[in-house]
Amino acid sequence: MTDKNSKELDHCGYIALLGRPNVGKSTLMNTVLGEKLCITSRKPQTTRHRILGIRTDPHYQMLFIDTPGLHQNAKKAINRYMNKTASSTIKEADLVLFLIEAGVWTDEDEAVLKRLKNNRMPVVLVVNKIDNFSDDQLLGHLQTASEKYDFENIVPISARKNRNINQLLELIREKLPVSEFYYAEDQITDRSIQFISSETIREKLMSILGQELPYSITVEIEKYEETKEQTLINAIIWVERDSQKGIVIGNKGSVLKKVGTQARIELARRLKQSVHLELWVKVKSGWADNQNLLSQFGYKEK
Ligand SMILES: Nc1nc2c(ncn2[C@@H]2O[C@H](COP(=O)(O)OP(=O)(O)O)[C@@H](O)[C@H]2O)c(=O)[nH]1
Ligand SMILES: [Mg+2]
Repeated sequence: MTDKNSKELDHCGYIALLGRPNVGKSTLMNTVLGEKLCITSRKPQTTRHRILGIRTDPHYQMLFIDTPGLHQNAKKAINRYMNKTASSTIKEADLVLFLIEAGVWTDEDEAVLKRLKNNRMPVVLVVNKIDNFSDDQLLGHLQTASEKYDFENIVPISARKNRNINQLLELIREKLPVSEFYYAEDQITDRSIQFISSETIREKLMSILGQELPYSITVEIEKYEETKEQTLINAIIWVERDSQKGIVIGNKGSVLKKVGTQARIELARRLKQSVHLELWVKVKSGWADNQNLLSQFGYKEK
């Protein structure tokens, strides 16, 4: 949307969304993009990869990076992968948004802040989920949060209810460096549709299985074919044990069927075409702690 007649300069830069799991980073990403790119859930391990979301306005291109939350006990290879992804994002960012939840301050928040302090980055504190509170309560929460660090700014928002998002975007515009756009104006991510498909399936697994969800579950797209009439997707759901396979399939296949239906409907809406989706559940023990398998399943450094 570069207006050739206007003298206004173009701005472009990376904005890192950081914070412990579950504060609403992925929800905020979807809200600012006006489109669902990232999967979200109440479960802490929802985001596993670094995901770029691009918002282009006249003269401003914002490159948001959604990250897995930083974990404190990174025992398995997949947790170390997630931590590394979040940490390296801090270094490439032009601006860091540190997200917390209004009225809550945990040891995990403290640990994230400690990393930010070590990197000496200017940090904007974004206090999310303000829809849970009255104005009076909120004022107290903001006061407490502001004492944690010398933040550049503090912005209270509700990512889910779309409150104060314009104010946040205005602040980001002020801080973006002058630069040409890095991406095409109509591009919204650097991720493939295959990646988005596997994430959509994983999201449905998480919401349908709830507490029963095996921690080590991943989705691999085995086949993706677009024809004129429809898109054909074959996906494998990998679990670590036979018992987990039973949970994912459900009684007479009921769980798997529900996952397949919900994922198919959402993907068809996104692709604006009918989708034929086939799901298989397979067991590969120890994948979450195996470097080679992690790369095969798409957990690669980007
Ligand atoms: N009440 C409320 N809930 C929110 C808000 N933003 C996110 N959530 C919820 O918080 C949970 C975690 O969100 P998610 O974006 O996955 O968090 P992430 O782990 O930081 O990416 C989900 O259930 C969201 O619906 C908000 O502004 N208000
Ligand atoms: Mg997330």
